[in-house]
Amino acid sequence: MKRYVFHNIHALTVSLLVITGGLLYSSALRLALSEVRALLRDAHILLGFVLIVSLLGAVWLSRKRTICTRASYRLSALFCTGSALTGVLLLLRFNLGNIADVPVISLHRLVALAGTIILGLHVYHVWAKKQKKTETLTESGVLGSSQSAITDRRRFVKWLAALGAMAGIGLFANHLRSKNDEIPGTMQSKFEDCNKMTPLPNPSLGSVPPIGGGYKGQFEVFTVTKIPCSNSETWRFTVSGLVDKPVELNWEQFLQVPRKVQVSNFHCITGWSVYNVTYEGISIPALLDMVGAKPDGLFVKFSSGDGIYTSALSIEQARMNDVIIAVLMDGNPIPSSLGGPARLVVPQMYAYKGVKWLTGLEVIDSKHIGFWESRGYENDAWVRKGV
Ligand SMILES: Nc1nc2c(c(=O)[nH]1)N[C@H]1C(S)=C(S)[C@@H](COP(=O)(O)O)O[C@H]1N2
Ligand SMILES: [Mo]
Repeated sequence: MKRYVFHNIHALTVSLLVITGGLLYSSALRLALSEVRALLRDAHILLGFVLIVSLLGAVWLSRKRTICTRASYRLSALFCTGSALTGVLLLLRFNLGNIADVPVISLHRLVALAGTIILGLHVYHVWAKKQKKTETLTESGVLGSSQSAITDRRRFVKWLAALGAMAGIGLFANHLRSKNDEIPGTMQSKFEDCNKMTPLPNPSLGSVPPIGGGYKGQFEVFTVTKIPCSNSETWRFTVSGLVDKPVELNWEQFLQVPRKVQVSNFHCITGWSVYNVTYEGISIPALLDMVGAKPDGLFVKFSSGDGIYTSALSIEQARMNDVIIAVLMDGNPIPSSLGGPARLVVPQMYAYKGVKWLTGLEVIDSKHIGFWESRGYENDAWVRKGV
């Protein structure tokens, strides 16, 4: 009896984990679920801990040999453990210095996806067996149930092997593709770019070749809107609010503002990171000095050309010397899918501060709560001081 309690807790927790995980992963539902995203994330983490506790309970029971130890159960338990462990790693990724640049999120997704497939097979397997049993029973009484268990097991293992082979081929193909992506200069072909900006920004010395040696990792295209396409005829950048000299710059004028080159890391709060990105762009502190930010300006609000997304920093945060409006990434213009022609980069904070398609900033005297910040994300988005 007891073993079913754990089994049922697992089944329920894992189903909820699969659902919340899937919803969090879905980029199509990014905007639709934005209001509950922070809640979903917290629920997913909490469920993960429930799973860990119930797995430990099951381990404790299995020591007393009162729990089922069949292959498909064990395999499912293995993948549950793997998903839970990679989930914990994801939570602790900034506390574990050295492993910080291992793509833990990809591991977590991979293990969880494989686990979901195996669980699906496991459920099917149990269901099919039940069907067969009732059939056999009705047809000819109790007949060769151990025989059918063996064929079931064989079928299960065959399915598993086929899936394993498929996953292996997929992974290998992906590996080859990402090897290609690592060649500097191929970024343009990989990410969609509908921008029509002329002239293109002239890269400085540090940008070509990129002093960071080319970024490491994968950008995921995250957006809560359609990707806006910009064009140098109509594109404008405005600096307004509590400044001595408000400005509206067209693309050519914007390109005349001095730029700096820096290498920084990029962390999305959902768990993926990109390392050693060489950005070239306009320093926000220098820009604030240029326009003469007034002493009563306490915050800076950043707006996007998508018309929806905003974020903000306190004036002290905006004056950190690595806060820039990037126009080049590893020497290439930033493609529209990654926020080009100009995006904000705040390396010491989670990337939701990095407004894409940046079209202006406003110096203000009261707090502004941005898109994700008003949906449960920290307003002070420090990744972790010192990372
Ligand atoms: N305009 C706009 N900027 C945005 C977002 C967005 O949805 N819209 N998403 C933010 C989040 S949560 C992240 S992780 C990064 C993702 O940047 P990328 O799409 O270039 O990888 O952009 C940030 N800036
Ligand atoms: Mo993000």
